[in-house]
Amino acid sequence: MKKAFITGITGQDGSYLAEFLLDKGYKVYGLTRRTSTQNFERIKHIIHNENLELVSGDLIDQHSLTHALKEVQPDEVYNLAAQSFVKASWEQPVLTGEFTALGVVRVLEAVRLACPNARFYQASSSEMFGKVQAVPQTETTPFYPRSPYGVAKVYGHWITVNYRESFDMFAVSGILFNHESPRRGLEFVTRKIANAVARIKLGKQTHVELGTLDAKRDWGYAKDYVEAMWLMLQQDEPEDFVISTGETHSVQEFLEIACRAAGLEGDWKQYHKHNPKYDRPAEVDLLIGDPSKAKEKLGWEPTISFEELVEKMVQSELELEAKSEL
Ligand code: NAP
Ligand code: G4F
Repeated sequence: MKKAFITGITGQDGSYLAEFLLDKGYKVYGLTRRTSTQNFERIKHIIHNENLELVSGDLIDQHSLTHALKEVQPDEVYNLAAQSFVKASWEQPVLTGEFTALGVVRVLEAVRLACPNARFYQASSSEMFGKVQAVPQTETTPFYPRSPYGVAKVYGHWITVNYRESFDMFAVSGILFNHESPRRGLEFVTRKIANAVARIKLGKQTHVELGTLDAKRDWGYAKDYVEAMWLMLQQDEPEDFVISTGETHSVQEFLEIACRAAGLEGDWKQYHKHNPKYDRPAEVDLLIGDPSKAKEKLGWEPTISFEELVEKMVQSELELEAKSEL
């Protein structure tokens, strides 16, 4: 039985990846940090699976990582844990650097010392392209990060490349563009909009307050993207890949389609207000990835369209909000 170790298992991607690997017959170990109340909402449906085991540790604590990997001796390590919210990275730049940048080298060191033959996946991000130097972005497009988060991810990316080249480790970076789902954190714009339009439809609120509507993102479905992570670790050679849909859409388009999907009447503008609180000190205006390499070498392709993604998220929020008294 193959063993996989996932940091960030309680997050959006970690929960989908754990499900995916359990279905493939893996024994899955998930790193979780100690909290005063349990934070297992996204994995509650698999928590009693006999092939899932939670291990205590934190990206800031080198010993906990090395100890966990020494015990588990995994075949594959997926480093998904991070301070992943871009806006928060200006408020907590040092912590973001600790988790999202130095956390990567701590996990790599733990792999190098405890299980050097394990295959390692790093969750790199399209935020590294920031002020884009080419359109669309590929594996060779230079980085120009625009936030402390983006800067931290660039460190995580290059330290992964460096460990591959220095220590002959099977270490790869997936440069993933935005991917969403009903399990997305409520602070991210897609889930925030999906939740708001559902609440407006049910008479619980009147409008949604947002920052810029002009930013464009290449939005895919998280469940598709975790398969790409796994495929990268099944290749003969360690290589980095862009994972994206190849389409870009604005926040405004997301909002317009979401209003329609929720069955809101009239113009979407009546349900929206700009609030400068949600604007960022520096914005990433346009992201669009070229997934050709992933298609050619991994045989990977997205399975659902942008409209279907928006509809799926809105439908899920309508169901959740109908059950909630808040
Ligand atoms: P997420 O939902 O925010 O999940 C982040 C996970 O990291 C959570 O399980 C969190 O644990 C854990 N974590 C945070 N700090 C930690 C620490 N110090 N020690 C141990 N665990 C820690 O993020 P996601 O959307 O699933 O994204 C997964 C990864 O892909 C992240 O690295 C993100 O930066 C990257 N990424 C995401 C996207 C995207 O569009 N979703 C695109 C490109 C790259 P708690 O539950 O305890 O907070
Ligand atoms: O949903 P967002 O917060 O995602 P962002 O900043 O693109 O980052 C996500 O994708 C990255 C991959 O490119 C990941 F690496 C990262 O971990 C994360 O998953 O914001 C999307 C866009 C931004 O341009 C933002 O300024 O939406 C704009 N926006 C407008 N109003 C808003 C809001 N974003 C949020 N979160 N909240 C708003 O009210």
